[in-house]
Amino acid sequence: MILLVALTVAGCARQEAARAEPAVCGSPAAGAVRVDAGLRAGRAEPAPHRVEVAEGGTVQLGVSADVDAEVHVHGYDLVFPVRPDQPGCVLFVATRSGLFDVEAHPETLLLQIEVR
Ligand SMILES: [Cu+2]
Repeated sequence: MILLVALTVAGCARQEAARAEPAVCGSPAAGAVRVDAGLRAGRAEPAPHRVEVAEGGTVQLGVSADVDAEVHVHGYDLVFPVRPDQPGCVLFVATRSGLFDVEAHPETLLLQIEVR
C-alpha cells in the first residue's frame, strides 16, 4: 500500500508537498518526455538547464545523487527521495503551464521544466 504523506519542505516557499509515488526509473514510459538530472558534490550535473514540455504531456523525471536528498518539483509540489544507491523517479502529467524549478533540497537547482 502506498500512502500519500504531506510533509514540510524546507528551503523554499512551499509549506506542503505531496510525496510522489515512486516510478520505475529504468524503462522509459511510453509517450513520456524523459528528463534526467544528477547531483554530484553538491552541484547539479549536468549544469541546470531548461526542458520544454507540451502542456498535457507526461514527464518522466529521473534523478541520481551521491548523497541522500529530497527532490522537489515546484509548482506540482512533488517530492521524492534519492539515495546514492537508489535513483529517484517520478512520472507526472504536465497539467499546469509555466516555468518550474526542480530542486534538490535544501537549495540546489537541478533543472527547470517549462510547460507551454
Ligand atoms: Cu523546493
